[in-house]
Amino acid sequence: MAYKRILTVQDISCFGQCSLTVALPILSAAGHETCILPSAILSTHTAGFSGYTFRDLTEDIPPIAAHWQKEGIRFDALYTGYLGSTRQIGCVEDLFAAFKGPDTVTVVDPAMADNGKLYPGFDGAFVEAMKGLAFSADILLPNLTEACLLTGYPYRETYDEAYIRGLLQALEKAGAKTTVLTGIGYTPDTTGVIVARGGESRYYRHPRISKGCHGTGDVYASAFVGALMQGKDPYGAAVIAADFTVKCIENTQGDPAHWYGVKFEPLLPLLAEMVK
Ligand code: PXL
Repeated sequence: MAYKRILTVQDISCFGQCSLTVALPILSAAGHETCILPSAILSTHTAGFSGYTFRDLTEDIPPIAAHWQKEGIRFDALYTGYLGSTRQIGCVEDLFAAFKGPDTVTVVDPAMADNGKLYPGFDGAFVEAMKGLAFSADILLPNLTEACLLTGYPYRETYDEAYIRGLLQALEKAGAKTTVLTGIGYTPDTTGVIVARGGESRYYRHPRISKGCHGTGDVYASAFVGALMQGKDPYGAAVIAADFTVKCIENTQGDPAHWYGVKFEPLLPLLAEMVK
């Protein structure tokens, strides 16, 4: 098995099973050394809780990066998720410039919106700044809402294949290299992921188990990066991540008290097998 060094930049939501508390165990289970750069610390995530604390860690990023550079530290992959401020996106672009070597893979999950709406605290300036980071990435991993925000393509709740083709063209025109577009379903009981590059695309359809399960995007993106860095191609990694995420949702859906995240931990041994 490969053993890669991955840096992931996203927040610590102390409670709520998302971002770093999901990425770190999943990337570790996939067999990789996982380094973290927390973008912010929140008491909980922002989807469904109110009154959460939020400490933006933008100021800490440049000195942490400078120290790593002094130490000569290198990464095989740079993977970003939820970022804490518009200015921080610029700091992460600087981080990419400093740490992206010829073989370093960059993956950007532009975690900022879902179901047609921006997450609380984000605005048009954040979206504008995210465009720069998103279209610089080797692999961009948006959901439908994020893809529409990044391209200005009109968001629709119901759509057909022609609409999605138009969106993929808009993404490519805007500068996306490889896109992994999640949560695309053409029938009520199914959803799926599209992997697109250079005008070509492949679709992997899987069951849609429940709507509005929090944290699935982070489970998906982390499993994707873990599988990719085990040497799978983007489509193969997208399929593994989809199958793993479906299993995690199945493991959670019978427990309405667990509305805030997915119970992915018991399935980590399965992920370790899937990425081999
Ligand atoms: O799962 C995405 C995410 C990450 N981090 C925070 C969030 C969310 C989604 O709402 O609020 C803090």
